Order: sequence, then structure tokens, then C-alpha cells
Amino acid sequence: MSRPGSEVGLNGRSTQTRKSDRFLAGLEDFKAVTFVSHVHPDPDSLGSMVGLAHLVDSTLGLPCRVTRDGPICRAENRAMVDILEMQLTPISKVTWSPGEAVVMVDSQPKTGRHSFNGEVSIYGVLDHHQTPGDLEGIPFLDIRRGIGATCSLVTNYLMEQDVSIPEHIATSLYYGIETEVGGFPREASALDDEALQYLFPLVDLDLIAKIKNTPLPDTFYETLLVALQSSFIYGKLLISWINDLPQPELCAQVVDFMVRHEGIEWALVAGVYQNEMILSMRTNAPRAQAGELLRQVVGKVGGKAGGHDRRAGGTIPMASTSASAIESLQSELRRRLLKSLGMEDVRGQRLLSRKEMLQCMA
Ligand SMILES: [Mn+2]
Repeated sequence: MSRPGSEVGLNGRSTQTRKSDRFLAGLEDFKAVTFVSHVHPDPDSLGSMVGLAHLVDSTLGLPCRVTRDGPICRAENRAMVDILEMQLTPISKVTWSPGEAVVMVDSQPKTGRHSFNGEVSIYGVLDHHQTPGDLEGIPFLDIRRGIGATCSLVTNYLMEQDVSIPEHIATSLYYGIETEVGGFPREASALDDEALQYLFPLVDLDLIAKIKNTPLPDTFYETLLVALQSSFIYGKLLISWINDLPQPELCAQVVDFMVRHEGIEWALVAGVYQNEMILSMRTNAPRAQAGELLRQVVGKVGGKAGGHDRRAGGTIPMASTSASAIESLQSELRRRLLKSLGMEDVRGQRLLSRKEMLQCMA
């Protein structure tokens, strides 16, 4: 691992100036800063935004706004916002004023989520996703694909600038990193571990435990049951379908559980939410590139996807959500996915036999 300041990054420059110095120098002439992230922000997005807002506020004294794009539905993520008392402005209520800088974290422009349609220009992007966005003309870029969490980059900036980190911000950053690198194999770099170690003494561990173990709604268990009943195993791949997804982030939550099945290396959970199919994929296969694989599979049916080596997500817009439309999209996806994993001829087997399911209902 090279030192952060001497890194030759994707951004094509080798420079002695630290990234955090350049980030802050470029903001000096602005009057305010607004932070944006991907839709349904997750802990990494939330932690990154509040961490950077604290950095900008402490060093430049500029007013900062942290936004939320779409609702936050996942119980743990809602708990994080409540327990850590985050003040979030819904992006739909934001009006842009001149002299305002926009910083995007944990996502890249036009990766399926963001286009501000010229309303506002983006000053900076800090991200760690494999999926390339439209970065043309953006003055400040720090995109490090080998890093587990955007929160680690932000922590690194706070360390470089020697800014003291209050407990609730440290806790947000720590939880953001932990949720991103929690899978196995761990997608964590030396920078992630350095950030975790730096933050650890500053964190309120009881609050983290409270967030992780937050009460779950009925819909979580109902969705889990539907996913279990619809799951098929095709060799090393498990696929689960949810025809009526109550909350968009549930796919990610369910797939984290499914990928732990002892016989498989890949898991996909796909659910229909409003007029989209939402997909979440995990793998523990060596040398896998889940983000790229899902992007190719989904791109051919008009959707968008991306992510990391072991975790990926995507959406496919649906003209109709009738039972037959859902079924035909499911079989198309299944076919493409099996093909891209070189398993065209593999026959599926139910995870749970019908007999067992019926016995349980008796
Ligand atoms: Mn992230």
C-alpha cells in the first residue's frame, strides 16, 4: 500500500499534494457545500457525507448540507440516521443557489442514479465503485477502486487534516466501513483497516450494537419466506425471486443471508418494487467480478447495474408488472446469468422441497 499522498490514482496525477489538501483548496471559493450520494443511501454513503461535512465545516467554516435521495427503508439504516441524529435534506426539496459546491460520494454521475440535468455542476466525486460514471469536467476526483468503503477515504482526509472527530461522526464512519467490509472474503484494503483502527477509540460501540440489532418489521420476515420458497439452486448459483418487494433495500438484506448457503458461490435476489425489478448479487467465488457480470447481464435487458467484485446491485425498468411480464423477465435473466457463468445446461433444484413447504403449512 503506497502512502495516500504519493498515490498515483485513477485520476492520472502523481502529486506530492495530499488529496485532502486539493479537495479543500478547490472548495475555498464556494459559499456552501451540498453532499449527495446514491439513491436509498446506505451507511457508507451516510457516513461519508457527514464525515466530509464535518471536515469542511471544521477547516473552511462553510455551511454544509447532507442530502438523502429517496427514502431510507432498511431498518438498520433508519436506525443509524435516528440514533446518530443525522440531519438529512431530501434531494427533491433542495433548491440550488449560485456559489454552491456539490460533492458526490459513494457513487458516480450517471451510474443509473444521478443526473442533475444541468441544474447544477458537480465539484467533486469520492467513490470506490468499479462502475465507471460520467466524470468529464469534474474538477476534483478521488476514485479508488481497491478500497472497501468511501468512509475510509473520508477518514483518511480527516486524519491528514488532523481534524478531531466527534463521537457520533466517528461512529457513523466506523459503521459505514464495517457494513461494507463485513462480507467474506473481506473486501478491505490496508487503508480501510487503518481507518477502522484510528476510529475505534472514538466510537460509541453501544450505539453500533443498537443499530445492528435494531428491531425488524413483519415485512422482513414475510419477504424472507417468499424468497426461501422461490429459491432454486443451479450448481454454484442460487436465485430467489420476490414478486412484490415491500422495500427496495430488502433484496440486499436477503441476499447477504442467501449467499451463506454451504453449496453455492453465487446468489442473486431479484424483487419487483413499483415498476422496476431490483437486483442484488453476492459471490464468494475467487477472482469474481460481480459488478461487471451483473452489468453485462442486466444491460442486455435495458437495465443498469454495477458494484464491486463480490457485491453488485442493479435495476431494470419494467413496462408492465403483470404476472406474465415478471415471469418472462425472470426467465430471460436466469438464462443470461446461467450463460455468463458457463452453466447453460444446469438444471435447477428447489432450495426447499415443495413437500417440506406443505408440511410446514399443515
Ligand atoms: Mn460504498
